Amino acid sequence: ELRYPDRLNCADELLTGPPDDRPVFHTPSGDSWTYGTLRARVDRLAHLLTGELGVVPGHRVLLRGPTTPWLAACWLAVLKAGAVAVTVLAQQRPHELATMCEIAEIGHALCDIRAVDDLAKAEIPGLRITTYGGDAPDDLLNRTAPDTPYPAARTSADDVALIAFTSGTTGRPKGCMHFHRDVLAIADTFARHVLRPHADDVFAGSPPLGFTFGLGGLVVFPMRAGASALLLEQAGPRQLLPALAEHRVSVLFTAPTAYRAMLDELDGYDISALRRCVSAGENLPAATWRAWQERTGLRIINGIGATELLHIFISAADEQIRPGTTGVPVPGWHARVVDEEGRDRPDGEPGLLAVRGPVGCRYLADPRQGEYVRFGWNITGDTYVREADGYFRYVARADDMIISAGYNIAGPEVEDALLRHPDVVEAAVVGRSDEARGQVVVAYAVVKEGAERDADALRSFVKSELAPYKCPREIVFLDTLPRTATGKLQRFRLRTEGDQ
Ligand code: 3SK
Repeated sequence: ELRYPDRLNCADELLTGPPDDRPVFHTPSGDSWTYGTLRARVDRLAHLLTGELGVVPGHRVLLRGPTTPWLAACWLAVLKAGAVAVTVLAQQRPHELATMCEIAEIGHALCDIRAVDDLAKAEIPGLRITTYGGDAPDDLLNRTAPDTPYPAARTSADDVALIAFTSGTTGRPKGCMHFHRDVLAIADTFARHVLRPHADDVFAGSPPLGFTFGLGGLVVFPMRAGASALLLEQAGPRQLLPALAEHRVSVLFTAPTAYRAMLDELDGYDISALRRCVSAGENLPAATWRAWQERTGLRIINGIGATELLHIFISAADEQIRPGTTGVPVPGWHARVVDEEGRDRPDGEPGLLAVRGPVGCRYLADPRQGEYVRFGWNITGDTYVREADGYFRYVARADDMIISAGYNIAGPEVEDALLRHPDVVEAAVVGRSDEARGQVVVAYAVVKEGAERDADALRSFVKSELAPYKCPREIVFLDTLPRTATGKLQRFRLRTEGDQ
């Protein structure tokens, strides 16, 4: 069981320990920060926040900007000062920002100068915006502040450290409150037992710091291990490969689609420093796992996480990995598959995934708390099967099950079959209302540039892989699939499109 002292400031904890001259953040443009530099800059920012900007412990501070060492330093400074960090995504638009500021009652914002326009346009009443990263004299980084150590606020382990927003794949955003101890708990469970990082590891990845997948993988986990991270402002598959090669990245965090996209571009890049590849954010198709292993020799660490629970709670360490499954509960976490009344489903039968561990869901002033936390468990909204040997296998998001002529069909299983076709790059499978069958299976596919868009050939391919009742009635070709700002597939948009 994890035990933390009653008085705990997680930023102070992450910053303390490694020698001053050890690297902590790198950028592709060659900027390199040591732990000593980071500590000095965080202290300067904390002085500014609590001095000139008037932030006091408990105030909520919005953070917005591309993934840079300065964004990470602002996040640490807000927490060290005892305030609450509310990190949002650079892609979020004025209307979304206004809603989140209203829900979290935000009075201050630290914003990268390049991302300030949409925040200003949101016209949030009473919001004081301070920019960083520019050269104007009033820019945060150009202001003077004492060059002396900043004593960390004496927060308690159960004080709120951050509010992370999730919009899921639809709906009004929900703010998830997480404590100082939660931040350390994700490093002391998933990172410690599954990643097993070393101080000389170099972390990198695509999820932004406004998504807790990225915050953990690029700031919390490397710092908890005294290691370093390469922070990429642009982290699409095209930017990842050269960055992995040039900076000898050893631990990679990205999404299944990025692994798939990188497969075609691997030639010519030396990624031999890579030893851990983490995939989360969406289900990892077994086809992608196998193709990546064949090309690189590396076994992708699949994981399921949630903003509500901060990071990954089911996964498997190297030797335990079994393709096609997510894994087993990470040490410190418990998981079950239950029915709507909270009773265990028999092994091998699909049901609702229920999870319990050191971090729990705490929505900020949102009645949907009662939907997520039931029977004393967090009900994640995923349909899973628990195999007899204790491995958990993803079936679908609970609302992505298709029921056609009495058959239960999991959209991701059909997607996985489509992805085994060499021309298919991305696939999404949804149910469309149908008078005779209740629903019929419809697939949306993105194929490689130059490949033929031949629906009949693809349908025959799926029929050779799966029982005929799972075969899509229709296949629609698209250039891209609709995704949220964190890269999750928005199947609901395809469903509504099809029903119109
Ligand atoms: O939302 C997710 O899928 C996720 C995955 C890993 C870690 C954290 C999160 C929020």
